[in-house]
Amino acid sequence: MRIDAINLRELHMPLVRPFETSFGVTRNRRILLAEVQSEGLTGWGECTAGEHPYFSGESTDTAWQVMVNDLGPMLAAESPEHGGQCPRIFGSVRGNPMAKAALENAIWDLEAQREGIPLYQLIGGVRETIPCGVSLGIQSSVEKLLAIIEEEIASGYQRIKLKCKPGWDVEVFERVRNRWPGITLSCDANSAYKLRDEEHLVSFDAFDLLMIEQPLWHDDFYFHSVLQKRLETPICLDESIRNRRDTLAAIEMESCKIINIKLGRVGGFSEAIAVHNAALERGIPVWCGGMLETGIGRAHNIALSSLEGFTLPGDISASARYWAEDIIEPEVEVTSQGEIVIPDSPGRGYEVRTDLIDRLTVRKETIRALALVA
Ligand code: OSB
Ligand code: MG
Repeated sequence: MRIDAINLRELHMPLVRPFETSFGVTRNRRILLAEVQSEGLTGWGECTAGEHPYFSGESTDTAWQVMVNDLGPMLAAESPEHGGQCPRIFGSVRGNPMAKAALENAIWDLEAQREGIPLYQLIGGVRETIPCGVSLGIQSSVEKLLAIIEEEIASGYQRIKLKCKPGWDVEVFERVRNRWPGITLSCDANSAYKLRDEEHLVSFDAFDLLMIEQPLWHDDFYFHSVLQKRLETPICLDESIRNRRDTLAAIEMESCKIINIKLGRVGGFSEAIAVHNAALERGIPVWCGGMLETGIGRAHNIALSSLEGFTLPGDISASARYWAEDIIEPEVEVTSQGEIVIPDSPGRGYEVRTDLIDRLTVRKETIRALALVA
């Protein structure tokens, strides 16, 4: 596939409600999109870097730079036939997985369109619907959180995940469990605790949580393995898992019993599939995490979640929970059973609303192969 042009765009999009984690509050997203044009087809990718380097070392600005200066020209100079060739093409660039994923995922979208099949089939997906959960940010009061949970359960979501941190944990779990003893409940600390909080974390066992996500340091395996030995509740790693090798290390060290796979965090579909396969072969369940994506990132998450090992509800929910208007058509919707029906049209399966994207764009840059520019 000859790459004719790569257009990068930054969009400003306010969230319908603020999202607070242990590392900060997000009100307005700065979305970075990659549009790859090739032989009359257009593939789209979304960079999941945050506005600040708080979740990981990448941000919208660092990803923009590395895509413009390095990854974009590398990709434009090649004629990749498969998304799976991107890790080799980007091989000389260390780190920056979210920037890489935005471009690689656009190539997978293009490849599926060229083959005339849905993206989920191209990657070997086996599901027609995917189970959905919601991730609920830290709120100004427990009452407010309870009201939101009531709504989400009524909408059909199959799992409630509560963002937590010291001061917003056991008291909250207690109130939620008293009201809904039977719901599937989990929590995500985004690295808010230290080893000295071990006793406190052990007290989470009383709430029958499906998992505790990333309680300790973002780059740790060893101390999570120490903690897991003391906990009944399964640990799920998110931030720590950057690739297949990390997956093997975490499983071997028993640092976790569940893995959250995020396309951006691991660098795109190739590595996400490799992480999935490694976990599946070892009997470790996985689920697809979210990064407050627009419909483009959401479409890729939906395709990824069709793989066999994605047995737990993911953080992929309806477009309307995030956006007044999403940039895809149709928007992502969730059934009253808390499921997303995977679309069957070629490629990502959702049309991209280029008119709306143009209106939301605050900066744009086009990268072409040097040969074409000359
Ligand atoms: O840790 O899963 C996380 C959002 C931003 C950064 C990190 C995380 C999250 C979420 C939100 O939990 C998931 C979503 O609804 O997109
Ligand atoms: Mg997480």
